[in-house]
This record gives sequence, structure tokens and C-alpha cells, in this order.
Amino acid sequence: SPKRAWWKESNVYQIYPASFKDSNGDGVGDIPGIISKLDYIKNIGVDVVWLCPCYKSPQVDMGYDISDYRDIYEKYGTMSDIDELISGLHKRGLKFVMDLVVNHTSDQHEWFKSAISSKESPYRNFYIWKKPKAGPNGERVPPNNWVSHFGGSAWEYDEKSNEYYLHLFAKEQPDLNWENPKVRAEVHDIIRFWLDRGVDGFRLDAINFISKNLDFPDAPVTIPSAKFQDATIHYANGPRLHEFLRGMGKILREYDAFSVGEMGAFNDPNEVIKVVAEDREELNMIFQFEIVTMDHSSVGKYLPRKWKLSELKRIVNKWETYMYEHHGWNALYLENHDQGRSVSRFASDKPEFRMYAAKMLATFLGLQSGTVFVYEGQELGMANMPKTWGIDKLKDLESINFYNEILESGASEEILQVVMGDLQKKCRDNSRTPMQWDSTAFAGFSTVQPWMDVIDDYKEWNAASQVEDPFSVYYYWRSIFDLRRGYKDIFVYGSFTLVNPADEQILAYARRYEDRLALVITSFSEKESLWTLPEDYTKPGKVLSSNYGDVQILKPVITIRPFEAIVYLLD
Ligand code: ISL
Repeated sequence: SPKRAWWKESNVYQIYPASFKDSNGDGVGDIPGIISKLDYIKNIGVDVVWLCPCYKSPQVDMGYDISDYRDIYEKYGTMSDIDELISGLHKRGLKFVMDLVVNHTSDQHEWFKSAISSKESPYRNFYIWKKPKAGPNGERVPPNNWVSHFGGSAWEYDEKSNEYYLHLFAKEQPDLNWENPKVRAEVHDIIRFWLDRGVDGFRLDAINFISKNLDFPDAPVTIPSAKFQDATIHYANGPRLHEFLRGMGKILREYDAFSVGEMGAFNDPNEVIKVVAEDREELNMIFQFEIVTMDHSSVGKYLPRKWKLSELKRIVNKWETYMYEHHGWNALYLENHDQGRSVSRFASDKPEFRMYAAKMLATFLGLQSGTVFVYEGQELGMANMPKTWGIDKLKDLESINFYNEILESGASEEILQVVMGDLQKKCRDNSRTPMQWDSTAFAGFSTVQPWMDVIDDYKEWNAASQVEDPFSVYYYWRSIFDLRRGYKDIFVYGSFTLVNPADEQILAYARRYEDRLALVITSFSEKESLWTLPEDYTKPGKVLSSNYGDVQILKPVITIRPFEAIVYLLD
């Protein structure tokens, strides 16, 4: 069974500062707003708060473009607000994790401003510069065919030096050159700066992209009609990734800090384990993307793909058993600021199912082995934006760039409709609408029209009403966290066994610690179904949790209702 550690037993609540709570009536969330909600957060039963970037930033990518790592974005507050937030959290026994975005900076960071000003700048080599190539007719073309995550070439031309710089994300997010030891030293200083200030750890953004293939070869052509191609094989999990991670890991260990890295691309546990295995001294855990890309088509995120429950089971089983056997650790999530709302995406937000479905997903996710991450609003069962919302409501550069690209491509009306429908379902804007605090104007998020519209269902779906209601999604999440604490041996440290892998309606798994066994049964179906208890589990059991709020006796054949979730402790 895994070695014990505080960060394995922790539950994390993720806050998106712009959308959490506006305290000063400018329509944008802020740090004092967060401070005013600390008791609400504590009461969910979480141990750690992860705050998305709150640093000084021109906000081209909602703060993932940082222009000063040691200062706060003015609309969010000040350094003393952050200090107050940290002490308010610590007073309540909560830890504080910040977002560390060091694959790239903002183009408004002093380093980049200097770097682009002259080839002689001491900061030139903080970024990645390449000479143009000549196209078929001798015209100037980028050094290779890599596509940026936000569309177009991953290279931006600088007239003055006749060189291109690399940006895997927006052109305002130039990639740092991690080959330069000075860059690594600066990052280490930033890490120490915040840890010394009382921060308890970091979520490391796009962290497996920091070591690139230095030959910068063309990417294989996966979409022949596209001008630029997906090059993750050339910049994800590159040759020096582990060396760079160990450099940061050493400092993080010195402070016993929390660390979770974001690792998009391969979904390969053999790669991930090199980062998270107990003896590697890199990071505690990483976010892999296998569940949240299950509904992406093979040629792009915004084309539909139908998934089967058996696929989800295969993915869950793969990571759960692999990490257990190889002494690694999972980060469990279904939502974050880059994903659609889980109840809409993986279950159902139809009025008759929504509450059950949200609680079912809490059960499904929350009792697996790994550290659980809940994203603001997920604890209330917040849903995706309504289907009636048009492109004018979207604020995210990824959504907008994508939409414009599709328009420019001259796609047929039919294709446009498919893509728009899919965009609406998966776009990052879905999770960025303001938190629904109460039934007053603007959902109590702000006193003025917020930067993004509030979803109209806030009168019914809001925190105030759920905090009053012992049967709410909010208290259900709390009960799941109580189970993780009360039955830590089983739910945190126990082994995982998938039950009935082929069933397409019911996902069930067992958690075992020594001779103690728990059975988790969750329905992903709108229909009732009969579930036959596998032989190993035909024992008397007591109900630990039930999202329908009643007690179903464990018997050889159980009727499972739509989106039902039951947890048994077996004798
Ligand atoms: O590579 C991916 C999946 O295979 C991407 O999902 C990628 O990991 C992701 O887009 C990175 O996201 C993070 O960095 C971005 C920022 O826009 C996101 O909000 C952040 O979560 C750039 O900093």
C-alpha cells in the first residue's frame, strides 16, 4: 500500500479569481472577494485551495500570461491582499497553492521586452529565437510547421532582428528557453519567493512542455488541409524534462510543498510515472488528460466524438491500478478552468437528473485513489452555459480564434453547425461564468454586470440555497470528503478493482485495504437498470453513502435508478 503523505490525504478546491467573487463592484472577481468566502470553502471539507494565476498580467489569456511574477494583477488586489488570504486560509487549517506558469511569460514581461529590443540583450537567450526559412518561392516562412495551441503558427516574426520567437500558446506568451541556466535560476527564485511568503505549493502549468527537441523538426502532417501541425511529440516530455523537474523538485521538497503538474499530450502512464514515482523526487502528482479528451475527435477538440462508459472505465482502471502498482499518485479531476462542466458533459444536466448526476459524479471521482480536485461551482452542480448563448458571449481567446478560423475556412453551414454545437459543449468559457452565490441580481457575484454573463439558472442553482439544504450537492461533496477522512485506509490508501468492465450503464469499483472492502456503484444512465452483484461481493454490507438518500439493501440483483450512486462497506 502507498506511503502516507499529507498531500495524498488532501482535497483541493480550485478558484478562478476573475469568476469567484467581486468585492468592489467592478464586475471582476478579486482576492478580497475570496477572503470573504473562506468559511464557505472550509465547510466543503477541502484542505487546500489552488488559485489560478493572480499575478500582474495583460490578461491576454486570463492571467496565464504573466508580466511580473512578484506582483498581483491590479483588478485582483495587492500583495497585502494575498498575504491576508494566506493567513486567513492558514488560520482555518487550509493550505494555499498558486499557479506557476513558467513554460512562457507574457510578452510584456521585462525579460521579453528586453529580449525583443535587441539581439545583444542579456535576456535575448531567455526565449527561443530562430531564423526564417525560405518557402517554395523564396518567401519567408516560419522555422517549422508547428501549430500554436491557440491557432496559427507557433512562431512570431520579429522584423527588427529578422528572427522568429516560439510561442506554443498565444503570440503574447513567448516560450521561455529552459536550456538557459539563468532561466532556471530565475524560476527557482520565484518558487522560493512565494514559498518564503507562506505559499504551500504550486500547480505547474503546461509543465511537460519546458524541454523541447532542440532540432525543432517539422511535425508530422496529421491534418493535410491545415497549414500548421500538432507538434506535441517534439515539445512534450522532451529530453531534459526530468532534469528540469528535479531542479524544482529539490526546492519543493525542502519546503514539503504541494505540487501538481499539468501534463497534456500522451496520456501514457509510463511517462507520467517518471515524474510522480516516490523515488523520482520530481512532482507529487500530475493532471493527465485522458478523461477530458475522451470526447475529442481525432482531428480536433471541437468535433464530436461519442464515448462509451466502458472506455471511461478502462481509463480509470488503467491509471488507478498503474499508479498503485508503480508507487505513483493520481490527481483526480473532471473539471477545471479549461473544461466544460462535468455534469453537462459526462452525465446529465436535464432538470430531472441534474442533482443526482452531480452527486453521482462526486461519488465516482471522490472515492478513487488519488488527490481529489473540485473546481469552483462543481460543488453546486453548476452546468455548462445555455445552448442559446451565441459566440458573442464567449470571452476565451481559444474559442474566439477557433471560431474565426472555422469561418475563414469557408466551412459549409452544416459543418459550422456541428462545430458550433461542439464548441459550446467543450469550450473553456463554460467553466468561467461567475460563481452562483445566491438568487439576487448577478447571482450575488457582483453588484454590476460581470465580465462574463451569469448563467440564468442561478435563481435555482446557487450556494446560498445549497448551504441551507442538507440534501444539496454541496453537502453531498462534503459527505464524500468525510468518507475519505473517516475511511482513509480504504479510500485514500486502499487498492482499486474495477467491477463489471463491460457494463455500459453502471460503473462500479471496489476499494480494499487489508480485509476491509468498500464497493462503489455509480450509474451513468438515464435509465433504470438491474445490476447483478459479482460473486466476490455477495456479502452483507452497510450503506456508507447514497445519492438518492435512502438505503438499498445489498442483494444479488439490485435495481439501480438513473444516475444513482451507492457506496457499501462490506463485512
Ligand atoms: O496539451 C494540451 C492537451 O493535450 C493542452 O490542453 C494544454 O496542456 C493546455 O491547454 C495548457 O493549459 C494551461 O496553459 C495554458 C492556459 O491557457 C490554460 O488555461 C492552462 O490551464 C497556457 O498557459
